[in-house]
Amino acid sequence: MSKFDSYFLMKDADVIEYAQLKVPQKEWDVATMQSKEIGDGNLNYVFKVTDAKGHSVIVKQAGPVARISEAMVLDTDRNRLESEILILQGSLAPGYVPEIYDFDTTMSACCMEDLSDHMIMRTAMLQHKIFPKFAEQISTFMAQVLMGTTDVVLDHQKKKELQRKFISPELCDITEQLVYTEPYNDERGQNNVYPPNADFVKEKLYGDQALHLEVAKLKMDFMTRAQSLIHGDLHTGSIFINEESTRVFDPEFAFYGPMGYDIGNVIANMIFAWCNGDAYGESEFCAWVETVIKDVINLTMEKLEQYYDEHVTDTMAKTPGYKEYYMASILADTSAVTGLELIRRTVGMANVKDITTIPDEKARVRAERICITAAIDYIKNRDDKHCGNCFLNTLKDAVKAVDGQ
Ligand code: SR1
Ligand code: MG
Repeated sequence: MSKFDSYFLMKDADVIEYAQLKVPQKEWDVATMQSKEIGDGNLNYVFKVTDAKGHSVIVKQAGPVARISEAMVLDTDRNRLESEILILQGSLAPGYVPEIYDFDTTMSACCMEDLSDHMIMRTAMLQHKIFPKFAEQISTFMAQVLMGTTDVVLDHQKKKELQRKFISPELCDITEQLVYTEPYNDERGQNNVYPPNADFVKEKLYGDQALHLEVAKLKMDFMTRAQSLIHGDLHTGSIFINEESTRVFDPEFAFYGPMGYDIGNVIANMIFAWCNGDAYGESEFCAWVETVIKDVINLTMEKLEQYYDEHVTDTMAKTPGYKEYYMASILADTSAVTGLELIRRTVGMANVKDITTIPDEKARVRAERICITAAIDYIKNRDDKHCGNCFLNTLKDAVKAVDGQ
């Protein structure tokens, strides 16, 4: 019998014992072990356990309610889902996710590789750091995991088993509400609208029926198109980075959905980074982000296409012209989700520090308007974004439009 035979929410002292039990291969120096809760996400508890001999591990535990709101009751089984997906992603894209040492469905906790030699990418973006290998690395990760889990490539029965295994209705519901519904109507009164932009948001988001129609189409598509095993929350807070390496974590929102959801999340969060850099006059950083926006689109599409050519198994997907049709739909989804993520992080319940920490009121108003203006174009004109430059031009046009107002 151990104290971890039934679920409870752990504190630091418990986590120290837990790490000894679950990760004995670390040969812990028990007397000097310490634990610190380092989580700053919206849902879970994340502890870093260390000892004086340089051993360390990350322990992540799912609580029964979200950290961001106790009213959000969530199945703690999401921790298993997350661990199993990281293991699967690691097999499809080796070296791009943290190693999982153990996961435990009783405590809804997992023990994983400590990536303290990396930074959380959003934190690095707020410090305007540049990572020349990022576009190459994230595009490889996305191409291998996203195309590697499609019906184009996988045996269809195996794909359906994965689809059945990796689904969390509650987490999908969060996305359906926070990304695809509330930013357009504030139906639960939980949007965070920056007061100086209240009228702008009313007119551009709450009042635009044509926009609502496009978002309705996209929402139903998100809920019904089981294309790839997507990460489901691939923002810069779900990426660890350093000069040499990019590691993706926190895939608890993963399920079978349109792959453009992940690619669009990466692009939107680079645009938030750009807006922050721009507000601080960091021109070198912004120039790098612009290159990343272009390269992530171009490289991801190239690599998806190459993966398709090399691994396609479905007979009908080999029909001339089908691949081009499929790729065009991915680009359109990517554009739409870039817009949806830009909007929901600007006016919705879960915001991003890139925007909320811009101290000057005028600069923040401008940054938010740039995001919203670009976003509407990414959504409404999603079929016209055919390359990396098109994505960048939408941002540049939004800057011009806002500065000309
Ligand atoms: C209630 S959770 C709010 C947001 O945080 C997560 O990172 C997801 O992006 C979710 O939408
Ligand atoms: Mg998260």
